[in-house]
Amino acid sequence: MEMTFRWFGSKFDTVSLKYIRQIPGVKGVITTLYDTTPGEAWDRDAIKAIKKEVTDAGLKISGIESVNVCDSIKVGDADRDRYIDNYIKTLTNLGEEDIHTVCYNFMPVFDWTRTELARVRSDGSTVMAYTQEAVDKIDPSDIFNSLSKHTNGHILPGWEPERMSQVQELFEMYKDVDADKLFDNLVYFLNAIMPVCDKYDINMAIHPDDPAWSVFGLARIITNKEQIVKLLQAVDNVHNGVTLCTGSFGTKLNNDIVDTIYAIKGRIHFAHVRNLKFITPTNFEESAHLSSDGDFDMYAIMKALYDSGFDGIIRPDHGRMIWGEEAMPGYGLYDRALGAVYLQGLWEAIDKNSKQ
Ligand SMILES: [Mn+2]
Repeated sequence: MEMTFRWFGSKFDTVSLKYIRQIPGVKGVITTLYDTTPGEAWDRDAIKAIKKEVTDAGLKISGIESVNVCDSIKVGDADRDRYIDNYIKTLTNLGEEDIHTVCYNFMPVFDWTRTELARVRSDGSTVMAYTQEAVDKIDPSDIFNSLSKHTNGHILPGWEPERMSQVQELFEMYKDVDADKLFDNLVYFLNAIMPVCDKYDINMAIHPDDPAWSVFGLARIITNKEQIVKLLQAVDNVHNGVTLCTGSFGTKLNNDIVDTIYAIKGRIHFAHVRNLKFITPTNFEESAHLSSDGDFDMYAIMKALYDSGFDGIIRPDHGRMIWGEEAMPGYGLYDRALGAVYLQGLWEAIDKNSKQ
């Protein structure tokens, strides 16, 4: 297990590499070229530059989150092969720079969806939250406007303003893309990129849909154990793997996280481990990582990862905003650092206990 921390690059992140290095046990960051447009090939020199910045700070790049997949590939339109070639070029450049894990998602139009970015909890911390009731009331073209007031001026990953100005067009593009078609397009994409992944030993790690059900009538396919197993079997190559994000996959309360970890062992290349507190099954908030602060048994999750032989990269996920910090919602320093250390504490205890 390698503990890491997400970092958006010095132009976009309020958290410095210097501070990340001071979190006990964190040796690497998960980063991205945040100002690239999905569909473009990543420039080798830009990858070299961010790698140098990270290395100069005494850390390493443990993986990329994300190399976004553009809509042409997701809807499977006539241009998709051109964009897949660009994706292959990006993977080649990452492989040449000795980067071997890439997280991505295959959600139509919207990335993860929350309806509140700063719900105040009883201890005065603020957290991101979701209620189905609020989603059902929103015109999708307004969700960006309603959220953008609360981002502290930051651009949220997957919610770039340029993209959100095209929401109507995007909905039009996806109108004939049902779950089966989306799944076929994902398989087509994976089959096309597997040769370059084999060549450079790049682990592709798909992120579960968040929340794990359809929103705004758009298809969603990475929502439960059966769907994930189906995808792993459809492209049966170890480089076709998963980002086990407990806070996304666990949004659906009947998704058994522990059981799923065992069902896909060996194919989990990256883990986002965080907790959720449910008020109702469709009203939840992102609690502190500690088991008792939410509804997940974090010990059981870490133990399942340990016992199933997980040896990939892991990171804490969305944190609460605490101690007066101002940062991108979910991505402050303090609460994620607490999460990183807590998860390592669990891991150390599990490891020592198993060796007794
Ligand atoms: Mn995640």
